[in-house]
Amino acid sequence: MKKIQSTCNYCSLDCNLDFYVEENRVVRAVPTKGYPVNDGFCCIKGLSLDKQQTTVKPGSLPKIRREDGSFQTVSWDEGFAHVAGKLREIQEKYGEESVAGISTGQLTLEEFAIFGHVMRNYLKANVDGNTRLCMATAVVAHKQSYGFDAPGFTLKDLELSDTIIFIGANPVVAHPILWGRVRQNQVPGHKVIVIDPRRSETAMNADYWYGLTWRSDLLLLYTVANQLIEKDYIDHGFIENHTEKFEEFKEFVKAYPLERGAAGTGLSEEQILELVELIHRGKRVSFWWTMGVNQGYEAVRTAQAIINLALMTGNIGRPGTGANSITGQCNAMGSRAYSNTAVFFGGGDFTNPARRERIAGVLGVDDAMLAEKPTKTYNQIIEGIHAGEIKGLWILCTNPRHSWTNNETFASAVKKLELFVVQDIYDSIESAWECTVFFPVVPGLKKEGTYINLERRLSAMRPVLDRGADEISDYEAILGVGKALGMGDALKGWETPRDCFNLMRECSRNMPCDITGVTWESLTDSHGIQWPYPEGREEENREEERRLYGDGQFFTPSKKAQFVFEEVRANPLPVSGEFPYVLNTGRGSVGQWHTQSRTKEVRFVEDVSLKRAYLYMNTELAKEMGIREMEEIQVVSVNGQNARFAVKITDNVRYGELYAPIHYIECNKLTPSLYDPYSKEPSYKATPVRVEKVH
Ligand SMILES: Nc1nc2c(c(=O)[nH]1)N[C@H]1C(S)=C(S)[C@@H](COP(=O)(O)OP(=O)(O)OC[C@H]3O[C@@H](n4cnc5c(=O)[nH]c(N)nc54)[C@H](O)[C@@H]3O)O[C@H]1N2
Ligand SMILES: Nc1nc2c(c(=O)[nH]1)N[C@H]1C(S)=C(S)[C@@H](COP(=O)(O)OP(=O)(O)OC[C@H]3O[C@@H](n4cnc5c(=O)[nH]c(N)nc54)[C@H](O)[C@@H]3O)O[C@H]1N2
Ligand code: SF4
Ligand SMILES: [Mo]
Repeated sequence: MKKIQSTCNYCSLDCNLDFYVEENRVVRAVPTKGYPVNDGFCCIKGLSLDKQQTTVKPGSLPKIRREDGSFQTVSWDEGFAHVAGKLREIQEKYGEESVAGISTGQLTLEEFAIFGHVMRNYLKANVDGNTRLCMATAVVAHKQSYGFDAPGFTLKDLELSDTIIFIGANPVVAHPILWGRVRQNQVPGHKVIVIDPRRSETAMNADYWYGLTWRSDLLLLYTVANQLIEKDYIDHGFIENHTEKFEEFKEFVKAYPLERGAAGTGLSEEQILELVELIHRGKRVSFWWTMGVNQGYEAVRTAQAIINLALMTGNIGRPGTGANSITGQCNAMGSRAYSNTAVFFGGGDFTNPARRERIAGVLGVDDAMLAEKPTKTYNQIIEGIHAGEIKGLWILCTNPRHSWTNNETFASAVKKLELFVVQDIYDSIESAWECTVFFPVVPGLKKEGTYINLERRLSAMRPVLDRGADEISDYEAILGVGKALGMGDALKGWETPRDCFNLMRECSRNMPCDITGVTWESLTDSHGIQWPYPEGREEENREEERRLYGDGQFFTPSKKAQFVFEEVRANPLPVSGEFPYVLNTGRGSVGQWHTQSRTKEVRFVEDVSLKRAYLYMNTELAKEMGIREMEEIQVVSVNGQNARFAVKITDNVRYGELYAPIHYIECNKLTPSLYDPYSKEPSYKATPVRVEKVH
């Protein structure tokens, strides 16, 4: 029996597991003991990875749609030639930017990089990722406040903090291993605080729950900031030495007195003051946020309002502190730095001459071959297809027909495409319904590459199972198209994921995310390595859990963090007489993953969750409307669509609010085309709706 250590490629923890293999079958998957993230534990999704051994039927080949709508199976070489030919043809007819890609936060760092090289550099196409639906807000917030997209914390901080504040985050369901770290916190009298309109599973397990009115976080955070300043609960030394624009911020938050905060958040003045005291009394206060913050119409400013609180109280860079953005997908962090979409490989601007020269040198190509600007955003790509400007789309490892906001707009868009390539481990996903080409690729158990987790830890995915004939990986599929496009020498040095990793290491040199001290070999069977890890400085970075900003130095030109703030805006989509309720959306249970293509195979999930779409409704509201448990209702959305759901009655959502798990396609039929102006992340969590009985 062989034992192979690899990485779980669901959530951002990147737990490691030991896979025991006999005759090319996984017989046992055991969470790796001693691995700093999950040390012998993991959740049901990781334990069920062995179900994904045969997703692609052995010998699966690409499929191309014929005129009559049926599919023809072709060889891989024919598949590559077809896609390359079509991409070229469309670009010649409609211009370079008439082809686009939508990528993901769930592939390997090397797969992002080569997709970015082929699509963004060579073809000059736009490629955005599903990370736009997830982390874009935190990315923009970090860049503006810290000067680089660098979350500074380490998971150990959850064990060292005396005041742990979760804002719009539900780790009990979404990040169970992270929640496990909270449970290991031994600091006497430590407090767990949850800010969430819903009494989430995490709120139920917390010491304090602040059930504010949906979308009122920014108002609450400015009110809290004003109180902290008025009471002089701030760290003058830190503010003076390590931040900029505090005086302006101080003036600005004077417009947020206690009464205004209480009126707009639905919390009492006492509750707000209690929260202020909790922050003040904490010696090591840590703030943690996720999608309840990132997915809103003023999300970036909300994330920065959290950062501002940490800065002004000096709760950053020290053990157990920080304004900490929790990442979602297993390699969102790899995508953020190496997909060549928002920034160059390893970070930096597409227009910075020094960066251009450096990247061109490492890749051995002409400067003119590199992408010239950040990509168009996800919504612009979908809008571009509708407008007839984009005619070719290649998506991989994401299922937007289900997950994109207002998802009928995706369905109608793709009908207009001349080329629609879907690359996935299942051909049954909703996004493949309309594809013109399907590329079947192998799942994580059969490939190799690098993942970066939420605390900047690189870890190795190593092949657990051998592949059959014709089974290829995402990396090889992208490389195949690149070769068929005639990239020639521009693909020199990109032959294998390992080669690509070496290129990316070089690209990262002297950047904040420098990984030049990490080698492919040193990641295999390792404890993972957090960036930065520059070559020659391995000794000083030896510690297994490291955080950033301990020296009070940030990545801005002045090395000081910035207070960034802006007036609270009126909700562009308020409830009304016609749409009196708010539909909140999010994760349903630990065993369910997004669009459920993978977790539907998990026995446990089948047993405990419903097969049909459902939502949670408050007991009072259900009573008032005469709705019984599991009755089917119709929900009509402000976006003009409607969908049916079974009702689960609960007191954990409040009167006037509904909560729908995202794991059913009906959920995003109802969400609006509304985005944060800076990050262009969809506002998924607060859609005005009305409820109708179905007779
Ligand atoms: N089991 C499981 N785990 C997952 C995933 C999965 O699909 N399944 N997905 C992974 C991914 S990619 C991500 S991004 C993470 C997401 O992780 P989380 O963000 O923790 O999960 P969500 O359920 O999307 O939303 C968190 C909370 O935001 C709250 N919220 C809604 N509106 C507001 C508001 O106005 N203010 C505040 N303060 N809170 C609000 C919701 O009520 C919800 O409890 O989970 C990751 N982990
Ligand atoms: N209403 C609402 N909508 C949301 C959210 C919300 O909170 N509310 N959250 C948003 C967030 S945070 C996210 S991250 C998105 C997620 O949305 P998606 O990315 O669309 O969801 P997934 O189901 O994770 O899709 C991943 C796809 O990759 C495939 N896959 C798995 N492994 C591989 C592989 O190795 N190679 C390839 N090529 N394919 C593979 C799977 O079969 C699946 O089809 O949803 C967003 N949508
Ligand atoms: S916590 Fe996340 S990384 Fe760990 S096993 Fe579960 S899904 Fe995988
Ligand atoms: Mo996500």
